[in-house]
Amino acid sequence: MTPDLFTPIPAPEHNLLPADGIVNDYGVIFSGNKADRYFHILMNDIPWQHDEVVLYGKRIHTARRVAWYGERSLAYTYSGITRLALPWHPVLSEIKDAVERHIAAYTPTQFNSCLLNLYTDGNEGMAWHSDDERELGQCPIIASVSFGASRKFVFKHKQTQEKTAMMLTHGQLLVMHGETQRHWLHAIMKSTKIHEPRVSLTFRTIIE
Ligand SMILES: O=C(O)CCC(=O)C(=O)O
Repeated sequence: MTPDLFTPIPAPEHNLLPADGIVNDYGVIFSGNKADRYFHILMNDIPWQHDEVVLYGKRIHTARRVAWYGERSLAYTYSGITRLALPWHPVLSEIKDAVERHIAAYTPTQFNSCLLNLYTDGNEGMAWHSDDERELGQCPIIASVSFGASRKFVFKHKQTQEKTAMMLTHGQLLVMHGETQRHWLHAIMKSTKIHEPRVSLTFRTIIE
């Protein structure tokens, strides 16, 4: 997967949301070879597990698979279930360092955890939700890095229902911050036309 050399690099200071939050697109930040290598390692080395969510009091397994990594067995509770972090994988530390360097001018931060998602193909997506768990604090900075198949990522305003959509491609970095999680939902859309896998890494800071 070689990135198109003529794809314009988006200005990260440009806000993709019209109001009530900030989403910055840094474009593709890894060379094709590096992104391919990371994707291969992540697909093969991560102990992917189907996610569990509690719906109407019942535990169900999602088609999408996940993994949770971070410092000191950090705990993260979402969808009614608490996960304990696995110790950083060397590739995740390398990507985390690169992400922190890229965003240092606009959103300087140090992440202490990462939620990974694996979508086998376009039949698997992620339903509307916000990353607004208590552990993430009031205005979390969440950096998402994508590898593999391009997928449509959509934001929907909680009050006005206004939508903003974008494609997330191999090696791309997107950062959500400000009041984004308070006012907007986001989702990964399903598509029967996508037959390749995609991995997303969402770096977060758990406040203890
Ligand atoms: O796969 C993605 O890019 C979205 C991930 C996401 O929404 C999440 O982990 O909360």
